Amino acid sequence: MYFENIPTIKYEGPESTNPLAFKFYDAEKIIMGKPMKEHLPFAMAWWHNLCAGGTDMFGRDTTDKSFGAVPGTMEHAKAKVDAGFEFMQKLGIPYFCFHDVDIVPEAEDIKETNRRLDEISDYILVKMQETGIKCLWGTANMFGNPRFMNGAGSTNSADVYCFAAAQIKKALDITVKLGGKGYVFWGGREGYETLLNTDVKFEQENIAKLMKMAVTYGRSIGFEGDFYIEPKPKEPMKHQYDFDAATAIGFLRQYGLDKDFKMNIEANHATLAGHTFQHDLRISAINGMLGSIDANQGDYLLGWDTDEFPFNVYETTMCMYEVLKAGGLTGGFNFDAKTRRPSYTHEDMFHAYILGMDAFALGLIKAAEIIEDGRIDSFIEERYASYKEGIGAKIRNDETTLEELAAYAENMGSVAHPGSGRQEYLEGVVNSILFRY
Ligand code: XLS
Ligand code: CA
Ligand code: CA
Repeated sequence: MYFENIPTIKYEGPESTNPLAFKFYDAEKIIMGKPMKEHLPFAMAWWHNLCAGGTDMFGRDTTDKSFGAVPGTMEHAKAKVDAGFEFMQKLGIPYFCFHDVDIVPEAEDIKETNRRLDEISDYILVKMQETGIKCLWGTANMFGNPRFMNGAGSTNSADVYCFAAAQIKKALDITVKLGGKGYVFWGGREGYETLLNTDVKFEQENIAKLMKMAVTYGRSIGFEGDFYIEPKPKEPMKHQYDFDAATAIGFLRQYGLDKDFKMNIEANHATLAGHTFQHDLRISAINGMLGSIDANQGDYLLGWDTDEFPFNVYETTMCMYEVLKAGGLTGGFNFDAKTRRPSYTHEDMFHAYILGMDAFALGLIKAAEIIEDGRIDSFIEERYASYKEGIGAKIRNDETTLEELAAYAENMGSVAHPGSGRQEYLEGVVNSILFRY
């Protein structure tokens, strides 16, 4: 036991003052015909929860994540597995996500790293069978090792490119072995620092080639899940090619990868791109590419990726509104989030997940209420009513021409008023549902 003083976390309701209880996440509660746990397949991010100790640009770790073993050893890797499964079980989290180098220490020789990955995945598999906990997605860390300083798929070096291929191949093997539902590409170093040394077209073509080879290999070993691109505009690179959902979807279509890939949308990445979280979810959903979510939040006063636990209920509500409208996710909600550096105790890890799970549960409850209330939907319906009949219906049905529309406008006499957007009224509707008492 690594978290002896922490009980199994139970639902106690909004009136509860017990810090180690859910106030809103009630796994079996039915919302729009489905239990909460099915709407919200939560996942633990191995890297933040079991590896990150709070190091930042100005200071070293504040949290002890050794779990009683010496960091950098396989004993430590196994202790993290034990701690991780105890953690997930106590919170009722059904999935985890991992990078290759989160689950084993990387060796000098990739053959040795791969051997360690085989060993640890055997160990993880046993735990999965014992607990019923599953793998949401896996990925290869192609940004930490100095060899990837100029990118992985976008690197200028063919040798480094091969290393990236080797890591993807092994990460896919392990993801398939663990029954992962998805495989993520996050292109942290796939971008540039200056165009003075960069052939953008060449680099983007090479990324697409690597993704195509990954799809071919993945399908050949029985991977039936979705590949995901996780868009992010910047950090660590000045400019990253997967800037936002719209950019990534265009890239996938250009290179014929759109049938195998969907989006993994992270809240903090959408806001770094100058969008709302809801915006990138909507763009993905209307293109049939909303796959999975990295559930966190950023800080609007900071220009970087803070990976905070979700707290903002407006954002979780509008996220769940998009997810419900899209008919749910094929992926899940991965808490790609870390406790703040001064929240350094193991108990804080539990408070963080309770906060995040409750924020999404509340978002789900409120989004369902907004949809059931119907005022927002009927306003939108009404707003576009002029396309239901007459000239509007002809436009929608591709039954008209520019000449006919021009003649129609000329005969109108005066320009019709499009009607009020009623933003403030609609925001009031949302508040009246969110803060109903
Ligand atoms: C970093 C990313 C990363 C991906 C997986 O900003 O969020 O953690 O989710 O490589
Ligand atoms: Ca992030
Ligand atoms: Ca992420």
